Amino acid sequence: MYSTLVKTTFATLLFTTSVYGTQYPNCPNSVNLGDGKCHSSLNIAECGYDDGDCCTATCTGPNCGVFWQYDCKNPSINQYAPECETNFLVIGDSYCHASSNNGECGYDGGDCCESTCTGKHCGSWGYHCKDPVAICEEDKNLIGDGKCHTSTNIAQCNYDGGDCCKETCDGPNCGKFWEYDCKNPKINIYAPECTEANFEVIGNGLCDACANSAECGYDGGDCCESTCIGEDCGQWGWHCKDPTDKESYKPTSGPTNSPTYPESPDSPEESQDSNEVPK
Ligand SMILES: [Ca+2]
Ligand SMILES: [Ca+2]
Ligand SMILES: [Ca+2]
Repeated sequence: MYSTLVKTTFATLLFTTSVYGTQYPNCPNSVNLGDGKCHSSLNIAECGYDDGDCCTATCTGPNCGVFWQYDCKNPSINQYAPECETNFLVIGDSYCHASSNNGECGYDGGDCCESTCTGKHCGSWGYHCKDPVAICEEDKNLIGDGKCHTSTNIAQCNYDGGDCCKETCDGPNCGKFWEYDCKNPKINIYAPECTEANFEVIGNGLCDACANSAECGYDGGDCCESTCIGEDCGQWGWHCKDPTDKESYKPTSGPTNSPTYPESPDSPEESQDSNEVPK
């Protein structure tokens, strides 16, 4: 139903385009644009990739793919289809479109954030930045300044650099004028019992001695083979202490070629686990 709606809207757009012919002023020939037949000479960015005729996701009409084979060169489609369902011609056109302002569509190809938009219409429909990477970049001066900012209180910005939680905020302004709003799930789960660890290392895929305790959720699972999540798992060796983890819990296991299992200076009891430290 959704795709039908999109196609109908798109057909209307095509009709409008072919009548007025103003959408692609730099296209050498607008006669055959959007007629449902893929023309290789028009399959270029200046012509909107034959106004969609060369890709299954954007072609409309009974001729699509019948006598003229698809030859999709639209980078947005090749990058985002099929997860992204939208009119692909609006992605990256420098106007911010709500319909494709999501992760599946590359946040409208960057059109909705000031730092990622390129083109002459940037900002003309306003910015509605949802791309977490762009948000963290644009508001980086707010991150870690000791004041809790809602916009950067997301996982990708490390929860405003810790500003929104009592346990991680640093500076004279903490909690004074900007109320705490702790959204860091690790802190909400493990504080205040977990006192030895820097909360950033919990669940980062690397086994950290300072957090490898019951109070800190055994480093969020980082130290056991069966509970660790992430690409870095095992890089600092396995030091499974979680007694409920029957699969991985054993004195020593896993790779032993890394000597970098970090010992926290303020947790001397960890240093006694010398039998677990590789090498
Ligand atoms: Ca757009
Ligand atoms: Ca802040
Ligand atoms: Ca860790």
